[in-house]
Amino acid sequence: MKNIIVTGGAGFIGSNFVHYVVNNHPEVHVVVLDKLTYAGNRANLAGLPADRVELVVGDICDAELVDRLVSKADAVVHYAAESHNDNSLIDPTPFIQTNIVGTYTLLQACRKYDVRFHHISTDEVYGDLPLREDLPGHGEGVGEKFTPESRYNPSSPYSSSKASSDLLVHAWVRSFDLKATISNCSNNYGPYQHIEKFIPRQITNILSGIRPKLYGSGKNVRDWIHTNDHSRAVWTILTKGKIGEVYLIGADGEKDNKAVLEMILELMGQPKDAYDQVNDRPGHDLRYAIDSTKLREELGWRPEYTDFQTGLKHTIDWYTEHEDWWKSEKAAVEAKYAKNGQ
Ligand code: NAD
Ligand code: TDX
Repeated sequence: MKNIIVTGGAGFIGSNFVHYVVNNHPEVHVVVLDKLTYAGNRANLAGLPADRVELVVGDICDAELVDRLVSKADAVVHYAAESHNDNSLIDPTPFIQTNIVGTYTLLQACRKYDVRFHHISTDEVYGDLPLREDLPGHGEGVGEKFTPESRYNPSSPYSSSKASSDLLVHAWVRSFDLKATISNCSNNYGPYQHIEKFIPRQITNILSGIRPKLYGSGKNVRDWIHTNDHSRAVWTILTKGKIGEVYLIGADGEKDNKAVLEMILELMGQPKDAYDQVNDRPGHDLRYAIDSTKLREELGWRPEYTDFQTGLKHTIDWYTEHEDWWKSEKAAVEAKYAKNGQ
């Protein structure tokens, strides 16, 4: 696996994966295919050696470009997507185009050249789980977490477009023998995450003198994983995973939003209640939780960033030290939220 294409490699998780590959697998050359939408940023790849990483600015829906690049590759790791639930509620159009048509375009090229394909997906395809306090025995039994057998039940235009793309991959494996795997990961945190997302939005709010914004009561639970653990899991699946299989990636990091926000406030020296409760997200998923037993037992992966508070502190430090990376976008992001009372 010497030549890989990383789609969406200038975004949050994709760029962290590119850094991971460059730092850990010196034999690999990476072509990043990225449209540089509002979420893509050249700066995320700054400092990486030019002989190891090439950025091609282009659209995964551009069949000619995709064909040309895939014809020279050993594998495609597919991160590119429209990724924000709130945006998908305002305008689903680019979600349908990039997440479904874009994935289809890549699948066709990989099929033509018999190229290994790894599809990056989300736990949100499974919908949501009841809060633990609402489960019999407080959620210590069967069905408390998502498994690869969980039913697809997406809630938002974003998650339903990701679910659609997963189904396309399954069909291409079954009907065309495509050498593909899928991973569904929980919520990532770490450096280079766009400031529209929960954790960086609150950190940069505090750094900008704006009160953090919590949707509704903040009881919704997300299962946090450090993006470096996600990268190592993807590499493990790409190199050791069984073709046609689905692997769930998670680090047992369940926390409700209010608890995460209070931790951010405390780490940044603010009173625990110095935030505003704002309009809730329509259709807001209650709880995500991943059972990653298959990945751990079959492929031997384990998360390394198991101390969430330390990972969060490093993330706060990164945003504090990289104000130039986010400052120019802050006002526009907040103005967009303000229109929805968020
Ligand atoms: P992001 O929005 O930060 O980055 C997406 C990248 O894709 C950007 O660089 C953007 O320019 C690029 N892109 C968008 N449309 C494109 C197109 N048509 N052609 C080429 N490039 C295009 O997203 P992220 O949070 O890094 O998520 C990356 C992937 O991981 C997505 O597939 C997402 O569904 C999945 N995922 C994300 C999380 C999470 O917590 N962020 C969790 C699980 C899975
Ligand atoms: O200002 C906010 N206040 C708030 O309370 C924002 C932006 C979010 N929230 C809540 C909504 C969610 O319950 O925080 C939680 C996390 O929100 P997001 O960062 O928007 O993430 P989420 O909707 O959970 O989706 C993320 O994880 C799964 C990624 O954005 C997806 O791409 C991934 O598939």
